[in-house]
Amino acid sequence: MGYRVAVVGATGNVGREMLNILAERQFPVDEIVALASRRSLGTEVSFGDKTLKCKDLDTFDFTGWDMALFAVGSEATQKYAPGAAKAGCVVIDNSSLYRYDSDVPLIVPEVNPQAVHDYAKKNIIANPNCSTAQMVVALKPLHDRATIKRVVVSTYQSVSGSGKEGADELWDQTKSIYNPTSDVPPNKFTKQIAFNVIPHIDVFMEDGSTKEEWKMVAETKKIVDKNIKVTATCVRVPVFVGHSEAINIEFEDHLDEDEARDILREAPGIMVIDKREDGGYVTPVECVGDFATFISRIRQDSTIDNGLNLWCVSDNLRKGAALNAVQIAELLGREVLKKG
Ligand code: 2RA
Repeated sequence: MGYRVAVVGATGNVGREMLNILAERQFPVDEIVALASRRSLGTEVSFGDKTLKCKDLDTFDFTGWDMALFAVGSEATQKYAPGAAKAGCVVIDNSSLYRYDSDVPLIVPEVNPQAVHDYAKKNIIANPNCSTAQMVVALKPLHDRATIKRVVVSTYQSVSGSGKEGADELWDQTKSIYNPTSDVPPNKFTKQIAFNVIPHIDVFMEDGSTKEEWKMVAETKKIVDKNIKVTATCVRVPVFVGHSEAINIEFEDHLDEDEARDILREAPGIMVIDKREDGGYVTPVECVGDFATFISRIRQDSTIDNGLNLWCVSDNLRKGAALNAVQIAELLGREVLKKG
């Protein structure tokens, strides 16, 4: 006996990946429904070797459904998630709406699986921001061994993090630069991303940081340890899929690079590719479609006591969003609902 599962926002990048991953991981589904806005009614989406026709989210009754994986913006989540939760369907939400709500667990299953038992307060579980998810998978095993004091992270985030529009913009800009006669006027865009990098993701905050950077700080504290100091610089780069991060860590206790590498090699969700030679590290194009969080360039930071540098790459649509949400669904089923 399996679960009755809804995927909300099934026509978006993340919603489609949720369906792909539910099928790839053979999640125990008795029934699955793809939900989307009225304008996408009837749109066909894949679920393994099956094709689902999207149904209307606006009129859907979640009563009797076990879980709803939400892959829509905060506004639509605000409109539909409370009703689904009230109908007894556990909401696993990929938007940022509930991440910082003390009554809603924010979960990366490799890091804080025990938090799944806190779901019942609102019948909602929050999925972290993509740039946070891959980082905390790497931080957690090292924190358990040597207690992290401070993290300095610079991200190199792909355009798919900002949705289909972001990918289209990179594609259109690249075309317009290579083929100036193309039908896309180069000045259509706010800031050029093709052959460029943009140190600005989400909105600016009062202190000069961006909300993306604030999210990495707040979410790392909620998921791993509130005592960890985090400072982030989040940058958009001309890559279609795959977020990369240069992470500098300061520990309370000494941890040498070899021991750190051994710990990461054994840690859940991590693939270490770390050879000090040409190609001995992972780049974004190599992570696409994979479940793993890849770690490379592990090396001591000798400028501080107990310092370590590492390079972290992962598919932002998978571990950064859809995979983590499906892993939460697996955790919820295994630890709480216990069907299937
Ligand atoms: C981004 N992390 O990359 C944000 C939202 N997915 O744009």
